[in-house]
Amino acid sequence: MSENIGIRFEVRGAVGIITLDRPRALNALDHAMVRAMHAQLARWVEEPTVAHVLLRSAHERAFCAGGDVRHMVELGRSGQKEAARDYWRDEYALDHFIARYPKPFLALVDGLCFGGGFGVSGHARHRVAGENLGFAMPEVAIGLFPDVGATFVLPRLPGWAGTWLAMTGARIGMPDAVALGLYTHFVPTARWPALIDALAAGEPVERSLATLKADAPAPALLRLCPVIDRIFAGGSVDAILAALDHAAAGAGEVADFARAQRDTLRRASPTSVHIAFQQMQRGLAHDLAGCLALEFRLVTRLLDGPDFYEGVRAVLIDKDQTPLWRPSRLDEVDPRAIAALMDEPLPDELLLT
Ligand code: QUE
Repeated sequence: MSENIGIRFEVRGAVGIITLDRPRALNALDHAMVRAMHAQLARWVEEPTVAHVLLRSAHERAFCAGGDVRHMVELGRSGQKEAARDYWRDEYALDHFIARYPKPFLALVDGLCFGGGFGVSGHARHRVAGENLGFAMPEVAIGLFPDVGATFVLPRLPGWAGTWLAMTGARIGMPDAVALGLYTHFVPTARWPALIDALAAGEPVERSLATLKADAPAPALLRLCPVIDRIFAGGSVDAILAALDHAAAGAGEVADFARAQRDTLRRASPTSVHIAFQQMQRGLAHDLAGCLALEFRLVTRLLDGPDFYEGVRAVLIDKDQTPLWRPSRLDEVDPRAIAALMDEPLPDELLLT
């Protein structure tokens, strides 16, 4: 059975339950977890007693901190880039399978939810947030880019919030994430056992959620949305930086916010920030499979560059928080070279059906 691989499966009455349980890595998804989840989900499609499927974490602190990027760095450094690509291929295929899962799929998300954690929850039909959700797509901080279908989801958020989240890796709480539509419901975690009981008893998901959901507090972001839209609607990374500089020059809440965003952007990998910007420009033109294929081109090519290795080293391995990016400045990145990373097909494209 599935012991010691960081993930558990059980059927309770009418509900198939997947529990992420790899606490030492904040439930970061490794290849074995991805494979096991995909295989179990495929079996539950055929299992008539399973009416719906639920994904949750065994731990309060984190739903899932992302993908197993430390191991990907080890693989890439030791000449095993194909093994790293296999991981991302399988992870993106799982995200896509969850998006079109034929039974009601419900993700219960509380605590940290970064990157790969969003991949397995953000495409679910029902996305339930708890009060302590901390959502971010922080990959630009490690020389990667917001993947797992962020190219599809983020540009479809209201206004330019998705471009802001992608380029800065900003972290938002439950009220903001629900207000933006990243999550469909707020159900206080104290009610999660009752929710699971109702699903086990065979109650339809829609009805259980209608009974147990609560009103989320007012989103803190509301006041800043007009500013985010004004700044991040810029037509180039240069234009966005100029708008940030302009807004940062004043005083008050808006200027403080603009300064914080500018500082965050300047700490991130310049290459990653340009990639994130162009992802947001392109995402509306593609379906989820097309977006994931584009991300697979990007991740393949980033395995040949320096920033992903340096970012994971500085943020997750040595934890000195001082990555040396190459190139080191945003104005040294050629947007046409970034576009080419996405435009050039691979000999082995990611094809999802
Ligand atoms: C950006 C990321 C990740 C991150 C931090 C970032 C990410 C990821 C982890 C992570 C955290 C704790 C662990 C672990 C991985 O952190 O994708 O194994 O124990 O998985 O700024 O994209």
